[in-house]
Amino acid sequence: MNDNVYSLFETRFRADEDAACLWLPDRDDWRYADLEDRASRAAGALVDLGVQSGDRVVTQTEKTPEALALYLGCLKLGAIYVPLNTAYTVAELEYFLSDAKPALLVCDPSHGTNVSVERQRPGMVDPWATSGAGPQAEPKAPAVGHAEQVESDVPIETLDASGRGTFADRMDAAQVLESTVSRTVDDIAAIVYTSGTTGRPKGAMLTHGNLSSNARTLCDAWGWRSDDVLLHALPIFHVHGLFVALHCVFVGGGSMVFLPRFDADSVIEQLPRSTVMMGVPTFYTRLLARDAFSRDVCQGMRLFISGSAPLAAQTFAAFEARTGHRILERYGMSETLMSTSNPLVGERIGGTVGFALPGVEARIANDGGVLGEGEIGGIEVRGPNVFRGYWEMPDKTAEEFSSDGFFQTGDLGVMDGEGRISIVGRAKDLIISGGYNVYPKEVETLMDDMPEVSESAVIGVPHPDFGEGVVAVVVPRDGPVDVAMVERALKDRLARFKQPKRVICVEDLPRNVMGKVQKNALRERFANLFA
Ligand code: MCA
Ligand code: AMP
Repeated sequence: MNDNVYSLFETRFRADEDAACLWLPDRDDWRYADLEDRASRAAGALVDLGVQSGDRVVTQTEKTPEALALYLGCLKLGAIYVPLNTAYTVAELEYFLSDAKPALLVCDPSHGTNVSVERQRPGMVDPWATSGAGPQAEPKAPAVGHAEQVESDVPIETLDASGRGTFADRMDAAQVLESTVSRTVDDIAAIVYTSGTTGRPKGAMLTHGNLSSNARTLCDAWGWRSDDVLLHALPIFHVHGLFVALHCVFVGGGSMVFLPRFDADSVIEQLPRSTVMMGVPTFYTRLLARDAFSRDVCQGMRLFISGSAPLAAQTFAAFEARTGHRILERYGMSETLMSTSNPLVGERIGGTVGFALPGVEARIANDGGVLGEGEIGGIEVRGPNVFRGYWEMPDKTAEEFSSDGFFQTGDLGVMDGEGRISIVGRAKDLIISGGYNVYPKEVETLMDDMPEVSESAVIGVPHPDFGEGVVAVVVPRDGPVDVAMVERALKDRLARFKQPKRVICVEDLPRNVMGKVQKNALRERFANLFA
């Protein structure tokens, strides 16, 4: 038996080849036969480019059906898919290339990733080099100039926002790869980069078994139907839009309205033809801010799902009052895929993330052991959903697991007598802005390197649109810090969503007796910054 997750999808694709698969706002829609043909040609094109099973393929592309075909083609060939956020700068991209050591990069030339490779260019920036943990042992000189071109030996193909480019041409010309390469449940299907408290991103290795088991579990838990129409407005470079959303359709059936990005007006326009939507909380607050978002437009909807960041109880209540729908909140991570969910049938409680999914074990624990009902501790997870480890970081992987094999999520939670979990905070120093993770350490390392800055603390404070807004609190070295200069210095080194929305100068950072910066005090002090 072939445990390649693509085999699972293929069964579904072939069940009704003429059925609609992708509803595309500005293009001809794709049937399942189209998707399967393009995926098989993408696999053929990868073979033509010399990519083999087990090779990594890094992609940084806009959300197009062709990009989707590329993802599926990688799976079919048994290559390891490594998607990157389109917001990452060239400097960040170079780190991922050096870490993943891919056989191929497919990117959108309009992102500044000029395809003519220029090597050894002075002023090229490695955003993690000065942390001491980056690929270069020697810290580089502070950034000068702009990192505009990829400095790498990796072969590059292009795919733009219209689904055109050299890779699209190759797909057109390629033979279809007929058979799906055999994989076991433990073979790696994808590497998803997530940052961490050291600031250096780690690649979470997800197996074919992780992907197929989670997809099956979610289809059952959410009662997926063959006539469901998913409103897909999430990006497809993170777990939520890629594995959770797409795989429900590829395993459970139905079709999806495939929007290039979230835009409240387009979503409101497409809601009447849809039955399920998945989103981050910002999607729901932005919809609620529109008068046109009414009970009427949601009439055909059976389910709204939220995750990636805490859904405020107030949003949950306002959504129910406006639409009559109780948003189903679930909880997951790149390392674990989805772990818990509120019930489809039964009470969905705002502010909770529900119960461990079938086949998944979740517990609350601390150094002293497993905690009981009502006690706050770390959320730990074990099951077929949990990843195989961090790419080329065995020690880091070992650190994150308990001796009995539970993955320590770094989220703080509490469980009630029935097993329902609420997330109450984070043990890890993490900011979640509009569903994207920002690790303060990554920003602080860059800020602390600036000659004008003596030290810095990066915090998240309540933000009406993004949930949390990134704020940098800096202590100047001598004289005031030029905030515009700070912003310019970060521009080429950090994705836009990681850059502080505000930079605030203070005389000192508050510290406890151990000398540790008290971020809680800063969060309190600046709590109303975006109010
Ligand atoms: C865009 N900007 C942001 C964000 N997105 N800043 C902070 N946080 C963000 N999330 C910047 C833009 O670059 C822009 O900067 C300015 O903010 C305003 O942009 P706007 O047009 O409002 O943004 P947008 O393009 O509409 O994007 C907002 C968004 C998007 C739709 C909420 O961020 C999004 O799609 N988020 C989904 C994230 C997601 O899929 N997370 C799943 C991770 P400027 O004005 O300077 O140009 S997977 C996960 O977490 C786990 C597994 C799980 O449980 O799901
Ligand atoms: P990522 O590393 O991008 O996979 O993000 C995973 C993190 O998102 C988790 O560790 C949580 O901190 C957070 N997260 C995901 N879903 C929820 C949720 N429903 N409520 C609160 N936090 C969530």
